[in-house]
Amino acid sequence: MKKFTTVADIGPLDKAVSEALEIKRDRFAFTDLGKNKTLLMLFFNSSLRTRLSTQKAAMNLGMNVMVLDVNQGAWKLETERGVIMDGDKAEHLLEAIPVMASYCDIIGVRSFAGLKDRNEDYEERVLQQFIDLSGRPVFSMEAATRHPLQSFADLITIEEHKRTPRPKVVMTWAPHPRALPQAVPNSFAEWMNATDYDFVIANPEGYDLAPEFVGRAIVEHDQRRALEGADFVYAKNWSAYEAQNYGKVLSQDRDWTVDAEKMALTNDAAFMHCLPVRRNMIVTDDVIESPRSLVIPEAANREISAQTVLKRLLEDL
Ligand code: AN0
Ligand code: CP
Repeated sequence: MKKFTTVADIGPLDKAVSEALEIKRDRFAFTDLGKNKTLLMLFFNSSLRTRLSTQKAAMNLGMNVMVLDVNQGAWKLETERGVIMDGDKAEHLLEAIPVMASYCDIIGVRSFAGLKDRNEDYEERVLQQFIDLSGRPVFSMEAATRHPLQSFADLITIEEHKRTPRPKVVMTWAPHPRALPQAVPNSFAEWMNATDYDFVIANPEGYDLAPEFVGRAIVEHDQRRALEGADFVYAKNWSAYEAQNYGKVLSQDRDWTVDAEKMALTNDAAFMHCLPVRRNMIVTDDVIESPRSLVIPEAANREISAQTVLKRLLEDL
């Protein structure tokens, strides 16, 4: 594997999941693979899980790891070519990328959507510059439109916990006070659409995702109807994708919060969320604390998805 930014990069999902589960059984089976190889993890945005799980995954493979928080320890980076750099940004990505690449073998990048210009976000301009200019394998640690390490961990978690071969998976929008990107729901949809699961997306009017991510999913604007018979409930907030309202918060309607009454409509569904989660906005305390909540094992699987991806990138160096 030369890069990891979308579901397509990982190839057949059954193979990827069985490789991940093999790694999970013995995560120290490949400690020589990363010897004398250096991973650079670059964060333009905050992170708890991605930062720790990816670093741990790299250490399990014997790699050296460098982590840079671009907006804290480093010079602020300009990302647009042609800008007269008379503002607060001291360095341009066009120099920074090849310089950083000269110190490492593999690069992970976290760069969220700006949520102002939809075309700019959906062209993945920042991530693409790393792919084009670094000469190194690049993987996404959540970019403008996708979060594939999260979706891979979500898929592993569903495969471990499913009670039927083709579960009904419902991804539901839930309220949140601030505008969030569509990366997590887009990516989850992309990965679910690559399985044979029954996949439903529930969201209020005005919150439909981009058609290329919705794919074969059934879109429901009635959350309760969507949840009937669900085996997995995947909650997530996102801001509006539609052109006139792109990046806006149109609703904070707590009637969309996942609570025990909603979970009672399901087939004793497991509850999932990528975290961080705002309690009693996205999900009530009792649901996230219930025995059917998978949020902790789901987050733990981030180490496994990252290790599977890093192993494949190392094997192809
Ligand atoms: C981010 C998001 O929704 O994309 C990261 C989630 C993994 N969440 C927040 O910024 C709260
Ligand atoms: N789920 C996830 O990616 O969490 P962080 O933003 O904390 O990395």
